[in-house]
Amino acid sequence: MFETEICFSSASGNVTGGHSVGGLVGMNWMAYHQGIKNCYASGNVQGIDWVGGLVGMWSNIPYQTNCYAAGRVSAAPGAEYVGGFVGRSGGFPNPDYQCYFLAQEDLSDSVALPLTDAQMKQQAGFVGWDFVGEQTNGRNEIWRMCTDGVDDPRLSWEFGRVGDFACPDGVGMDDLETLALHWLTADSDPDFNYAADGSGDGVINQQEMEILSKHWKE
Ligand SMILES: [Ca+2]
Ligand SMILES: [Ca+2]
Ligand SMILES: [Ca+2]
Repeated sequence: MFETEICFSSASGNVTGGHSVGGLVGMNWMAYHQGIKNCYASGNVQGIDWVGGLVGMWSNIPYQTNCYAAGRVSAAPGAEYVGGFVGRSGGFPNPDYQCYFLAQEDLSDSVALPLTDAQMKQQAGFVGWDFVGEQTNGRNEIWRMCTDGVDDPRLSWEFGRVGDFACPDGVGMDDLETLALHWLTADSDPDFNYAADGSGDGVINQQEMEILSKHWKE
């Protein structure tokens, strides 16, 4: 009935509220969504209580994987349930979640680990994450950081929709080669290259060729 997940999503705005406030999700009540994975929030989050960088309150099922929150989190003095990543979680601490938040004084989290601003801009900070251009952590190419030290991780589809399927940044021969390599593959394939699915429909075909042509050498 409630078998839904929040995936491949992000939010960049600052969020201000009262109770149950998060950078991407305020409250996931009664586990309406069963999971949240491959998501991020980059805005600052401010609330009274139940405040988290990514999620204000997540009930029942402790399922958050490969997500991060990069904004500053602040709450009322003495507030209950404040976290760099999730404010109030129905789950239990588990390092396997591989989630991260921006390290801030006096702020911890029940399911995520802190990273400094500099660590947020290093691929190595995100242990086990499947980035474009490496195969140790998988070939689905979900996250992207072509050069260390420039930006926080982004979802690869943010680049793929403008034809930039592969590193380095910019659209050129590397992207044409990636398209050819994955031509006519579908997301039923365990190694499906999400970065090259510019249209986001789960198959790599003529649509991606048109996207690539439109943005060639940009
Ligand atoms: Ca990879
Ligand atoms: Ca490229
Ligand atoms: Ca497609």
